[in-house]
Amino acid sequence: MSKKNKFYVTTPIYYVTAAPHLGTLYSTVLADVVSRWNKVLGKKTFFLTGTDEHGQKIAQAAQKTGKTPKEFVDSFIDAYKDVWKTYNIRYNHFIRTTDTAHVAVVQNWIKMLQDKGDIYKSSYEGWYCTPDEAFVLEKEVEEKPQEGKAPACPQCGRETTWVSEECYFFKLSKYQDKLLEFYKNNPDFFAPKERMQEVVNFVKSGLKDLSISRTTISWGIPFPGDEKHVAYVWADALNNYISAVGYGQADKKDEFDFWWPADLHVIGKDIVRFHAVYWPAFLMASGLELPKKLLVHGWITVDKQKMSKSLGNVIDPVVLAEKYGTDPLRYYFLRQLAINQDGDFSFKELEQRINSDLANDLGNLLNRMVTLAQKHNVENLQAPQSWSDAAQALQKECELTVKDFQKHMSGYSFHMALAVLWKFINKINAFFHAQEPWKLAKQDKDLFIQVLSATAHSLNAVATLLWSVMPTKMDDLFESLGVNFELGKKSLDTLFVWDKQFTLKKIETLFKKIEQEKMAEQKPKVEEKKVEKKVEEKKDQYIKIDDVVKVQLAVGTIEQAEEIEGSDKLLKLRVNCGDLGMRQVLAGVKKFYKSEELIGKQGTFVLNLKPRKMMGIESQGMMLFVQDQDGKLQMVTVAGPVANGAPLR
Ligand code: ME8
Repeated sequence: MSKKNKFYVTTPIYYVTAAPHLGTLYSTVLADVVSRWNKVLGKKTFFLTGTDEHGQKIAQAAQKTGKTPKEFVDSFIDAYKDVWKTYNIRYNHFIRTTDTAHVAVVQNWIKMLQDKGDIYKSSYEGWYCTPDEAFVLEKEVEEKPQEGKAPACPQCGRETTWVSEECYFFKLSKYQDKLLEFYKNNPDFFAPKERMQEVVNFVKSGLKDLSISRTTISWGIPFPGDEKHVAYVWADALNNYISAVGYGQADKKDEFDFWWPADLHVIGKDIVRFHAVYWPAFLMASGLELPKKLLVHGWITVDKQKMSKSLGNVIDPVVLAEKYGTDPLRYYFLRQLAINQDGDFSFKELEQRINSDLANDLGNLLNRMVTLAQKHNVENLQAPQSWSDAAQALQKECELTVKDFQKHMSGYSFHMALAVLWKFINKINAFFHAQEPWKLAKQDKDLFIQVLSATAHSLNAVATLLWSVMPTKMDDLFESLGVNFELGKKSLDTLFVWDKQFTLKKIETLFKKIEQEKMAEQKPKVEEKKVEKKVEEKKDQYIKIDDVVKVQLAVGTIEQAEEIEGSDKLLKLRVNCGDLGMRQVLAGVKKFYKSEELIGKQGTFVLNLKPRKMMGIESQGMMLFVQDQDGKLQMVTVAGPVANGAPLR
């Protein structure tokens, strides 16, 4: 196969300090959709994802749990792979930066740059942001920090630390002009294009050489020839994109020559500099081609705030999948969130999309068409010899939709592509309704078959275009039409050539509606009513069994516990309650428990207390303790391990 017909797409490799969350899922779904879409177009694709496992951030997180860094990162890998599997992420390779092959590639790459004279030894002094694993540039520290206080990281706002160490530098400054020339000649390198200017400004303001080794940490790839040093985590991590497809591995030369350069790196807006400045410079120094494009997406926020573990607003993709199914969430990501902006995640909007776009517009249409056909004993649906004017108009719409959809997908404007497709779905609905096929079935059999066939052809086009976004549901739709969907075999232009035969079959409802009373917006009202009722019943000295049942008591595992700055009582716990989700619970037991004593323990929790804030931090439940004879609070736990979320009876 010619190189022209290949597509190599990557996700960022994620720091494994916790299981994947909605943000990491978003990047990964975007890359999966792009990969699948290229398969639909008939390309041979390679989709790479994985985990970034070295560096100070991981070493520190591991230390808090008492595990070695390797034990710590190992403990999350299954969670990553399971979530990706649940969401039908069909990657070709999952790279870990602790893989032996990757380690060897990075070491040889460093040696090669040393031989070339692009790496030299010196020393570094300055501020370092551990959460971002980034050296903070002098020019970025706006104000002189107060005596004894570290400045905030200009990127993420978290506190930096002072680093002073001997290190190896990469001659980044040497590539300043070449980078500027590259941006000028390749404005399409950035999608969306608006991302380019900030990078150009940054490079124009002057590039300093980049420290690419650390001596004050040991969890990293040993620097060749000087094992006091380990490779700076970004110098290690960025190389995953080439090591995974065979760079520097003699037996994989053909593989590398075929796949490299990457066609698309999907990244969040937080890591643009690393991918648009450092990575191209590394590649220039290595004499390798540069990737064709960066797809930079915005943040998913929750209640307009960045999702973060410390804010306790991280949404667990596993819980969402159980409640809503994975394809609807994939659709929501692509339809609701514009790639170039931050987008607020909303349960209400997700449920509205499910009920309106998926269940009403698409699912019902299929159901109505197949049910009507069955009622009149039409199973094998032949294409008619001629089409009515209305059907021809729909066919023309189908053609325009296929072309417009392709145009928006190739510009990575997913929400526009889906908006165009839904306009067409609404037109199919309008056509079906206006033709009144339930009347035609008795009055004009030929016209009846035409309406069914036009609807089936239209739905076949919809399913083909939507398959990359909702693969499982669209496979069901194909099954209902009796279509054997062969990936990439036929040009998309055949979708508006209406000569196909369908074998209609009733399937289980394509998309289930979320019942009105269960919708997210209604929940708070329901809870308030319950509270009012409870107050009234308090007059009675005995409570009823119903009242006991109202208290949602369950077991959960404390996965994280940390102190709250300024509070001498509270500990902030991150509790895994299984199907009931992750909860942030504040417990006033700092006097009695060290945070590390609680991590990994199973406790008992009241989970339907109205959330309340203490020290500005929300508590989403209450942990149960009992006071012993010495006045110490002892946690109420279970005699043996039970499933998280198990209710107390
Ligand atoms: O930066 N909304 O790893 P990381 C949208 N290891 N996307 C989000 C998000 C959110 N709220 N939170 C995270 C690293 N992401 C490095 C990358 S690549 C060689 C090394 C996504 O675990 C987004 O893609 O901090 C972001 O760029 C990435 O996760 C950061 O993941």
